[in-house]
Amino acid sequence: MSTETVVKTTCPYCGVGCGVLASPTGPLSAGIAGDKEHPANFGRLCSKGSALGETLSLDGRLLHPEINGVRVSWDEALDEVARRFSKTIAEHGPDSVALYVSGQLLTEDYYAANKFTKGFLGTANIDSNSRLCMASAVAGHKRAFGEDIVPAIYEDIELADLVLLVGSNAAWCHPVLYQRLLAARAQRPEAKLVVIDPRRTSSCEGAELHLPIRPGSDVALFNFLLGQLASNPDDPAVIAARKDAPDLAIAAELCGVEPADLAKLLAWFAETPRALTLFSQGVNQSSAGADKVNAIINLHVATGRIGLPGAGPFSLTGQPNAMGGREVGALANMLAGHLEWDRPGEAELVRAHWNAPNLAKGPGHKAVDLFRAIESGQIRAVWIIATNPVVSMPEADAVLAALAKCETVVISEAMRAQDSVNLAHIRLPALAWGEKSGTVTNSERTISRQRAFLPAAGEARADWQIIAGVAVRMGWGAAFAWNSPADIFREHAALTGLGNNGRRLFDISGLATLTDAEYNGLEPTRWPVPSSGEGGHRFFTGGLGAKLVPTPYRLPVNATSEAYPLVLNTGRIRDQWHTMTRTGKSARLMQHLPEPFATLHPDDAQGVANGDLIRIESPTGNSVLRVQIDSDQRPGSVFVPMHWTRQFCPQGRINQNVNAEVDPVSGQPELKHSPVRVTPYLASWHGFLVSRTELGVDLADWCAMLPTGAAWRYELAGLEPPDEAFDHLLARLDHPGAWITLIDRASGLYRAALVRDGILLAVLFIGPDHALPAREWLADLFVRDRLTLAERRALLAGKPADGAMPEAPVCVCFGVGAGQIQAAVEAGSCSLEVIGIETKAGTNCGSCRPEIRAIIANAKALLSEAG
Ligand SMILES: Nc1nc2c(c(=O)[nH]1)N[C@H]1C(S)=C(S)[C@@H](COP(=O)(O)OP(=O)(O)OC[C@H]3O[C@@H](n4cnc5c(=O)[nH]c(N)nc54)[C@H](O)[C@@H]3O)O[C@H]1N2
Ligand SMILES: Nc1nc2c(c(=O)[nH]1)N[C@H]1C(S)=C(S)[C@@H](COP(=O)(O)OP(=O)(O)OC[C@H]3O[C@@H](n4cnc5c(=O)[nH]c(N)nc54)[C@H](O)[C@@H]3O)O[C@H]1N2
Ligand code: SF4
Ligand SMILES: [Mo]
Repeated sequence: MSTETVVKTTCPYCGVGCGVLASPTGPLSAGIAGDKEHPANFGRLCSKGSALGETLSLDGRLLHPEINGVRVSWDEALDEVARRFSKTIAEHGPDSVALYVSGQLLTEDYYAANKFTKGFLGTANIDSNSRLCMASAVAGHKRAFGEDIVPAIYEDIELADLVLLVGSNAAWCHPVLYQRLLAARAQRPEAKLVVIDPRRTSSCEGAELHLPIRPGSDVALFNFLLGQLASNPDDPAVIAARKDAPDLAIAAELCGVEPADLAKLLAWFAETPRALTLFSQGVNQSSAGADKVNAIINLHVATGRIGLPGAGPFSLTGQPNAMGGREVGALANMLAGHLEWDRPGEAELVRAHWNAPNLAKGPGHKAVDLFRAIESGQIRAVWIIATNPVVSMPEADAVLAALAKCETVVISEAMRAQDSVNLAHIRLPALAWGEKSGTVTNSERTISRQRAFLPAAGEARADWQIIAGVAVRMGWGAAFAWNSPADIFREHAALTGLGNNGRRLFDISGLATLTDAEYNGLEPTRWPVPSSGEGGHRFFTGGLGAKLVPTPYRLPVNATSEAYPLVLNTGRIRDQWHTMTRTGKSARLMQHLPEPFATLHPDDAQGVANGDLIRIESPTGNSVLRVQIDSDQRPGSVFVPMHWTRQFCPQGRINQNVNAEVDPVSGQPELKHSPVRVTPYLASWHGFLVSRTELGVDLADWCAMLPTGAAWRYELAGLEPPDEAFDHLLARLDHPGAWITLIDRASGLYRAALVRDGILLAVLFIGPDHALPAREWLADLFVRDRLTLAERRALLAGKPADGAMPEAPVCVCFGVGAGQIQAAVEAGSCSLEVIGIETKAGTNCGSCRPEIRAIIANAKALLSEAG
């Protein structure tokens, strides 16, 4: 690999913002490695980042503009968007149109979308999926600091003596930061980690203490700590804040945890000046999200544990550019550059900078209200960019219905088949990662370049170019006459310095005069970057200049009831990214947890067994999922991953069950707490089908698709009698060739395989329950060119003649399964390091290390029981 071809770029997934070295090996492929010089990851990548090279194919991409499903030219498509938006505004006013955008846009795209909407369409109806993600953190920061500021930096994770992980499964969601934390603790064993999460997650593997708190009770916990620890008890603000503080017994009761554990946390926090609280969606996605954020900040401010090395409240951002979106103000209640409507003169600065006489006069609809306004017909034209609201919004069926009846739905997207794209009238193909170029800002305020290293897919264009194309057609060419992302970046950076003089901490005016060459070569740079003076530092040293905000504890809006007795908690799994449009392309990543599932505590699993299907119902929808019974789950709650869509499992999408209650301050929906009920799904047969051709996800009443690389595997279940299902599925496969079948009607077993010229084309297994032969072995056979005679004979037995079965990998990088790790422990290997040397498991990205540790611990426990 010659060094000339290596392009330095940034991972497009989470807000850690890891530096990536991409070495193109063809128009659709590249070698991927971590960038040792990037200050976020110093060369590390997690499983998702490492597999980026497997997501670059053109499979499923949207390659040409379309109107009503018909391919058109770019001119026709952009003319049509401009015509429809102009007409709607002329007839119904500017507030009858909206944009719904995403934290996966580059800062330059995001800036263009915001300027177009607020400056020129004349409405503030632009919101972002960051409303579902960061809005409560933003609101909390503004209340405490007067501005949306993250005081801490990544180094603090290594410097802290006590780290609290609150509502964050960083081991899976910010894996490289979690690895940095574990590496630092290996150097300083006295440092402690406490996890506060209703579930026992992978992030608990390295923790000294896990507090499995009652869902939604974080405010009570932090108010308790504040009440005990505030060092300036005479400060009127502390008195006000302390009014709400429960004592130990009441706090333990409210949070549903052991008083002794709470006392331990109190003692540790009290004795540790270098305390850092990392928080994420268990905090933000709540009807008390802003209060949760402020309760955390209050504790740090009142104890002086902020703005110092190793100390502070630290909001982990979700998407790669959640922070950049906030910088450019692409949310309905912000202007741009951290400027605000309600501070005198600031709207005027924006108006003048943009030369936009029609600047929106005040805030617009936030996401949940925005889709309700589409439903009510108040908003008649919407442009969705880089997000999939039919899957990711709460009350998702209502969102689907609203879009289905909206007069004009425009979508700029990288993928053709996506649940929301399917509803669009106008589809605009966007450049994806590897093709687009610009900047992103990570959780610690570091601005990094994403650089292109691949040619554009089909006719795809950059999102900023598409927006500018429409703006020009609506008559605003002069304000959108950019030639490159560098032009946009300079305009954005200049705005942050206007009328500033230290009044706003977000200041990157020092970057406003970068030449094109300097922009292209920009090294990772942490803000602030004022045009004069020092930058990149921590903020609010010791709490100076920060405010305490009273946060009286209140319960989640919707309580459980007899009809809906369980709390639905939703979130992420290690190897999938959101609605799976990219990670779903990697067979390797699909293997970790291949089906949509629901985790129940054994106490809540009456009448269902591990591996059964269950129906989850709420007042607004229902889903059917595979059950995992697990005592790490908090009793009374059920966890479901947010990822599955109609493309992968039509019945496995969950968000139609999620309530759309929002935090009154931030407008962020309560995605972690919806009352639901669970009932068994009584299928009359279960089965799976592996085929060399893709068949669609309508094969059975319940159907989940899993690409394996060489083939497509479908997990199936149905309500009709099994013999009917068997005939119908064989007919559906419609392969010319000879089926070999094995049928035992009395036991409900139906098996079929299709082999032509020694090549396996398809297998179908049906039985009365989910306990069918190992799919992994059968799916593996599709990788071969030709089967041996022994393999062909063994096919319908469903297991190899020698009995050696492959298993689902724990370590996806090297394909090492739990059995292999257990065997190594039984053979005497006793640590992660030794297992790594012997099996290679966990030695590449490290994302699986928490799971390997758990397997080692279990295997050791079994060994010692066995004596
Ligand atoms: N693998 C992977 N990584 C990702 C993403 C992905 O899709 N996949 N997405 C990225 C994005 S955009 C985001 S926003 C982040 C999200 O990162 P995280 O917030 O870490 O992930 P989640 O799984 O959504 O939720 C975190 C935890 O909150 C807990 N929780 C639920 N209710 C409560 C509560 O009341 N109190 C507390 N304290 N905890 C609670 C849940 O049990 C869950 O374990 O991940 C980013 N990283
Ligand atoms: N129940 C539940 N729901 C949730 C959450 C939860 O925890 N629980 N989490 C919420 C959170 S924190 C988030 S961030 C959201 C995420 O939810 P979404 O934003 O809806 O999910 P993604 O799959 O990331 O959608 C991004 C889309 O952009 C496309 N895309 C990728 N690159 C580009 C590009 O450069 N340009 C364009 N135009 N398109 C591109 C991708 O193909 C994909 O379709 O989900 C939210 N919803
Ligand atoms: S932690 Fe993983 S997903 Fe997040 S930026 Fe780094 S490599 Fe990408
Ligand atoms: Mo997010």
